[in-house]
Amino acid sequence: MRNLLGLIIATFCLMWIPAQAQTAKQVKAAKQVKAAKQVKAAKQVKAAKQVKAAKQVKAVKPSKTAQAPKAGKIFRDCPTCPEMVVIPSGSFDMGSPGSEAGRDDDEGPVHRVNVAAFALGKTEVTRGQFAAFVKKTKYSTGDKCWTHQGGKVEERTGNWLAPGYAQDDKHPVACINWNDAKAYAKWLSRTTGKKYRLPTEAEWEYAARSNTSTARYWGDKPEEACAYANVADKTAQAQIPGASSWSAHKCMDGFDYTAPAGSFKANAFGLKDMLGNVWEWTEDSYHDSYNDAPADSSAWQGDGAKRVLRGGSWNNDPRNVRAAVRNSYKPELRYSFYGFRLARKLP
Ligand SMILES: [Ca+2]
Ligand SMILES: [Ca+2]
Ligand SMILES: [Ca+2]
Repeated sequence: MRNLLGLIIATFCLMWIPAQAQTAKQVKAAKQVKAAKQVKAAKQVKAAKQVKAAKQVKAVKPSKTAQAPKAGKIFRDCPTCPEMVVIPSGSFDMGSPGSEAGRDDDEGPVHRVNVAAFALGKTEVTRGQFAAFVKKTKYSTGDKCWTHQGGKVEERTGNWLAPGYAQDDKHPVACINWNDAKAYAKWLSRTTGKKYRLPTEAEWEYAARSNTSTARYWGDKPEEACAYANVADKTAQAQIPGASSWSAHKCMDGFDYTAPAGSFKANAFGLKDMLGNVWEWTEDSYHDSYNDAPADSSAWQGDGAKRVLRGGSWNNDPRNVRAAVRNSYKPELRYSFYGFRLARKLP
């Protein structure tokens, strides 16, 4: 009887132990399935969140770029790129009236021009900005430049690194011809993916005037120039050999040759040195009057023998420091008072 009981217990145990082991295995498997499901669910939630976030980023981007840049906004496309100012669209009377002191015949007839919005350099292109271009491309401007010496302007050995007077990287680059300016614009467009170019003559005058119709953006008086522009002044007369006889502005701006770009008061569009410092190349061919000139702000092309320069420079008298004054020269000639600023297509 005892043996029988033992046998039953033994049999029961043999059956029960595997059953228990089986249950433990099932529990473990179930736990693993549950954990796997939780991991999967968590992954799905994370992925869904990422997709949603990506969609939100995508949704924000186009609306940002589609917005028209605000007039007066200042921007820069790269650390060594020129600072640009957004110029509003508008219309203006281009040229000077017959009554304006110092005017030339090529400044008429005065005509209405409609200008599309664009961006324009806040200052002339600086030596440092031009140096970045030369460093990358090994571009050569040659070694001849028309410079001042002993009261005479002659073609001498020189270039943008040696324009015949002391400069640092903040000064406007000088001894630059039209072709050099175009090469810089082309390179800047390639490196930034934006469309840089020379301003057209109409764009230039519209931007210089900044809704004024006086001879200069500060008014008509040349003796007030020294707060707004680096021109031929008492400083130049006193310090530049041979300049004492210059017909200079009757004020003191503090600079004999070039001044660091942006040293003077801005005009109403936020632009600096539109008059004075260095003359600025424009895209247009020179025409000796505005008969048949375009009524929009496109470049007025011609035979290209001469290109227009605007704004006057550090060595100019009041007659040559006016919003309407037009200078022109062969695109291959370099002078120590010729530089440029760039325009850029928006957006
Ligand atoms: Ca000066
Ligand atoms: Ca200038
Ligand atoms: Ca002229």
